[in-house]
Amino acid sequence: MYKRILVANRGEIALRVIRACRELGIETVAIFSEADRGSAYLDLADEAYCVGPPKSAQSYLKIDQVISAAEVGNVEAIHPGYGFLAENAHFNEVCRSCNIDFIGPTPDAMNLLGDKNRARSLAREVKVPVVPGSEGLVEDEVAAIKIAHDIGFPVLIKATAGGGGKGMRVASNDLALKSALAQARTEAQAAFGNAGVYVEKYVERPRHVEVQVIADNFGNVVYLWERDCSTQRRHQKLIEESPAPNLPEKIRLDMCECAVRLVKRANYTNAGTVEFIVDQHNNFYFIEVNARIQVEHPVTEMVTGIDLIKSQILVACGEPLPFKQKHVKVEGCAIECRINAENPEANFQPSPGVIQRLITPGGPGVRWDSHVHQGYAVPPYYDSMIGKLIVHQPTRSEAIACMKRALGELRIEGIHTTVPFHQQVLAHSDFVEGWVDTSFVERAFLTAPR
Ligand code: MV4
Repeated sequence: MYKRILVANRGEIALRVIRACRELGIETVAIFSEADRGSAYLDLADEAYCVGPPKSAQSYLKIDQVISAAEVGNVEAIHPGYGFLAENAHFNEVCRSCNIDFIGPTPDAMNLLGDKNRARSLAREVKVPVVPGSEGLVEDEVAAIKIAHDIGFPVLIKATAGGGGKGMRVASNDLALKSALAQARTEAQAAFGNAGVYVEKYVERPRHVEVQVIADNFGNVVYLWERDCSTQRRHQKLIEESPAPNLPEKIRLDMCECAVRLVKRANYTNAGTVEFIVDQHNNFYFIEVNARIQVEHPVTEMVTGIDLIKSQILVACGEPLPFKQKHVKVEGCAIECRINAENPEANFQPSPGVIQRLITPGGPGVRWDSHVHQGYAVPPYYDSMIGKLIVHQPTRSEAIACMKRALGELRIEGIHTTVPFHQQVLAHSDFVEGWVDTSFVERAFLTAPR
């Protein structure tokens, strides 16, 4: 087992990794930007180094600075958390060339799955359903129009280097397709340095269901079932839960087996998520792989009892997975509400500032994953998430009741938060009945369109 690792992140996920390490007896080295200097959670690490000014491009994203901290801190491995450098294959390679383990997949697996078109081809090879569309990249208008006529409008143009909703464009006729194609290519080139795009049939009002997997270096790949993340707004997830409500066991199992086939085919190791969209008839289609630990990993931890961060560290240092597929059982239901420093009344505008008063919930089945405290100043430079409230109960209706109770106990004063939004969602009949798709938030809350 490692003696000492660097946590290349900030906020709640840095704290989550530090906590796992402490329990495993691993020393931790934290990093911080000037805006995070003095943050209380840094005291829980054994050492902490400043990596630069507040802006992430000048601190948490600076590979040389992060590597310097790792070298000075004398660590054996780096945990990247999510965001920042977590899916940067170059950083991953640099770590390894400096003889530091990257706690995540190999650069090859990361590069392969980071290319959405290649991931889609791989999925086809192992009979994982993909949305009808182009066989590979689409080179010109003529090819795009031919595919659109074969599969029918509306179609979605996706950047092969995109993901998470970046670099997508819908088109409903030939004329719109021509301009969407040109725009998508230009945008993809500017944003990712890769103009490659492919075309898919546009699935209207899909549910977003993703499968958690973990793989070791001995060929063991285990699925930890699925999460439904359909309660989202502009590709920002707000509520996640496991298991997915109103999804037949047979489909859930089929999806999980698909996820494992794809992960095996890509020689993927460590924790990862295989993302699917599910249509009105419960047909599911592979969309992309997230080659990192995700924000919403706690709901899976709660229903399976498996610590994903500890498992990541274990497999990264060459241990076999300590459990087999047959040992993984989903018990009850877990729900997570993301608590963001945002004003849901003002188009979810960021609301940084000092938390004047903070009372956090507790009691049976309640988990609060957060680095914030009373008097903490939420900096304006980063993601606005300040905490995750997770509940775990025997049934979904009990989980909803527990979440309502816990949100009622949570008091955050001094800044706006997404708490009132969550209270409205939990009182909405569509959510209560488990009939949520990716258009739910916009339909039910009439938030301003783009
Ligand atoms: C789609 C789709 C409809 N049809 N692909 C958005 C994020 C990226 N991971 C894939 N996304 C979508 N791909 C086809 N062919 C709708 C979405 C989508 C979506 C997917 C998951 C979660 C939220 C979403 C919100 C809007 C659109």
